[in-house]
Amino acid sequence: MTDFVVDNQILDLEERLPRADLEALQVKRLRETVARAMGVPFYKAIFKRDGITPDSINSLDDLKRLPFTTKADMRDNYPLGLCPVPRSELARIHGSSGTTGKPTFVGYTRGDLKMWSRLCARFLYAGGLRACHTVQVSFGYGLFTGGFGLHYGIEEIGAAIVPASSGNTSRQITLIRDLQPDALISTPSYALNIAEVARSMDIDPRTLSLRFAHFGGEMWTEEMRRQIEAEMDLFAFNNYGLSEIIGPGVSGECAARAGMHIQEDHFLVECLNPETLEPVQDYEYGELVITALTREAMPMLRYRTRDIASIDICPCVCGRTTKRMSRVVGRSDDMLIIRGVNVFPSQIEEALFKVDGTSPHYLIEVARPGTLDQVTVKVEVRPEFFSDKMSDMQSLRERLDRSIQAVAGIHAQVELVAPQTLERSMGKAVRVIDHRGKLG
Ligand code: DLL
Repeated sequence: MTDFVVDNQILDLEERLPRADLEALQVKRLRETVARAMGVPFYKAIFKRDGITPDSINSLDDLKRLPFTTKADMRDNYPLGLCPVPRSELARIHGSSGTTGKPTFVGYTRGDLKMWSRLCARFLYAGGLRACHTVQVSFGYGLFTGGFGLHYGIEEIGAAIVPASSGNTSRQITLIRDLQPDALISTPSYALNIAEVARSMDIDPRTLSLRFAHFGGEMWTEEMRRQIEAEMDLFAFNNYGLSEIIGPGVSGECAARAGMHIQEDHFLVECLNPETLEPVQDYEYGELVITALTREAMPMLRYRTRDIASIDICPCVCGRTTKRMSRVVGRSDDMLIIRGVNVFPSQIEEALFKVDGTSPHYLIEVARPGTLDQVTVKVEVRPEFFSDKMSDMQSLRERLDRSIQAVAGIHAQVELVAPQTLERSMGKAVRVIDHRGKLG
């Protein structure tokens, strides 16, 4: 295993404030956010209707009085209607990919960019990045927040950057081989792709210079982490964020890797029951609803992320006092309801990893041929398990089906496909294709 060791040094005082001080700061910043949001016609109209003024925000309990913001609200205010500052004050515009409809845009002032770099620096630092390191950034540089967000975070720490961007995977490997970066930054699925292409070039990814990695931008499981760590001999950290709020930098893991520290001095994160919109108990899963406390060009109030996770309020061994969020187990809009059972793609991923013989490349397809939903899980067989014998393949299929039933509680049609046949991701992997609601 890699010799990478992480200490518990902390970059900023705000990461280890006593709770009372942190909450006082949050209330002050919430009030300022409401004041900034007065400059957004969408919020202003709601504030007028509900009698909300900055002065009426006196405790964190007042958060409940503020309106939710949804993706639909962003679309209704396309392209930058939620931005209260004049165009002349904007320093950058990023956007979401728009895979589920019209894209959305997010503005940043100079101050926002500075703050964002610092937040990325904080979680990278918590996960071991120091000025002496070289980092390869294999996130796309463009409208997507991953590339530029992490880039400036690394720069803030002072480490050297190889801005490889995403794609051209064999070139990524040449860069790693020749420039010897210590760390990789990408989505977890792209890291697997890099490892696979390296092997096809007769390079054992475990022998490459990479010792640690910061992965984010998509759902992945603990099983996936173990797989990538074994395939690449590195230490992998998880970080979370979304463009509507800022991009990467909302939360990230420290050396303990026991949940992602929420950067609570900049974001108020609620965990709510997505149906009743009431808070769930600590440690219970719910939808994350995030308020950005310091964003100048986008004072987002109670953004419904659709991401399902839980929140751990226990102090962490690293000394940071911030709450930690669990992995995102799925998105409420990705949740499959199969004959009354709620299933997240992450449960299927977990189930597949429990059975030896398949590779970590899979695709879930959902259809409704009659009145009932049907799930087909296509998964690649590992070359050494691929067999012409029907009985071998049948028995592997049955083991996978049993594992899915045990973990996810549903019966899925398992389709074993030949190695290298499913599409590889260059960024965020597509894990689910939903054919329901489509004609033909
Ligand atoms: O993916 C921001 C980001 C870039 C985060 C790089 C981390 C690293 P969007 O493209 O707007 O922004 O997508 C945000 O991706 O709502 C989650 O559903 C998902 N997501 C992001 N990070 C994680 C993670 C960026 N660590 C959406 N685990 C979010 C699970 C994640 N899902």
